[in-house]
Amino acid sequence: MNVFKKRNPTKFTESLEKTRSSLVGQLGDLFKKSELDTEFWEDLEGTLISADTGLETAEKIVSQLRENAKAKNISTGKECLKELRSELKNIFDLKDEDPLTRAQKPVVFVMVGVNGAGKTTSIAKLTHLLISLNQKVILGAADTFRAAAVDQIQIWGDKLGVTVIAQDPGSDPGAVAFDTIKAAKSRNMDVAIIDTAGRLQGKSNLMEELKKISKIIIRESDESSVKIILTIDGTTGQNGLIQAIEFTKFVSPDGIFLSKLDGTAKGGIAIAIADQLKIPIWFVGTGEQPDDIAVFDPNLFISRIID
Ligand SMILES: Nc1nc2c(ncn2[C@@H]2O[C@H](COP(=O)(O)OP(=O)(O)OP(=O)(O)O)[C@@H](O)[C@H]2O)c(=O)[nH]1
Ligand SMILES: [Mg+2]
Repeated sequence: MNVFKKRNPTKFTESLEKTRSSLVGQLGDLFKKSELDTEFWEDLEGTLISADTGLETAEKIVSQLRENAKAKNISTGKECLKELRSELKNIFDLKDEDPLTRAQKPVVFVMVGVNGAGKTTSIAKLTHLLISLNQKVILGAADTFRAAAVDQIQIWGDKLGVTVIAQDPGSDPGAVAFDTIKAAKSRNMDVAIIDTAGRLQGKSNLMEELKKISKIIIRESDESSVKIILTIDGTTGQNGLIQAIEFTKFVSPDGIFLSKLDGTAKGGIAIAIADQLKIPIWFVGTGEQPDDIAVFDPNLFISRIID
């Protein structure tokens, strides 16, 4: 993620405050312990779960740390803390690339996610960020499902001064996506961002439709230029993760937009996302305004939640 590197580290840090204040104290006390006994490992697992890393990821981390402690003869909390840091680093060490790297212009971002996850707001934020990087952006209102959705993205488009390609509510979202890419090419845009309707993961017909839309987008673009961004609401915890896993059965997201990080003390969900989905988190939402966006920085994340 070179182009966006370290954008808004202050906002990122601020959005982690709730998570930090709940985790740092607990972990700090825990790692002060002189003995790495059963109680210590159980408490560590419990603390990780309470930060929403999920049971599976918490178990995995603890068993890896136990193994390391044994192999390296580690007996103090302080040394163990170092191991935790490096284990988290490993979890976040995913194959990642600059999302603006492409063979051909325009790059097409397709925003997907469940109802209310923050897709449309995140598009406004991403647009704001891209404009600040001198990118020419066009938006596509392919959420034709809800009448108000087209209005919502058009309002953002007006505020941000970018064109929004739209058709009437109820029209074919694939056709809107097609028009958006066509317009992006003819107007020599750098980036097209396509909004999609929220999906319920249980509704496989809606998911099949999303698959169809993404196929059209890939067909009309250079495939390497299409980046599917999955928006996950950071406040929905494990439930959000389960919904996200369902999405990956229908489309292959390239990156995650972790929204509403400002509203949760359970930022450990980022660890669960990296560990379970193996998809890099590109951006985080830090509020409701277009400039409330930050680039996810694993090292900063680790250093903030673990003192
Ligand atoms: N605090 C906070 N609120 C956010 C963030 N991102 C989105 N929201 C709010 O979440 C609500 C839903 O956001 P939308 O962007 O409409 O979500 P959506 O996924 O497009 O929703 P649908 O189109 O209905 O599926 C809005 O009230 C947003 O202001 C964030 O990072 N922080
Ligand atoms: Mg929306």
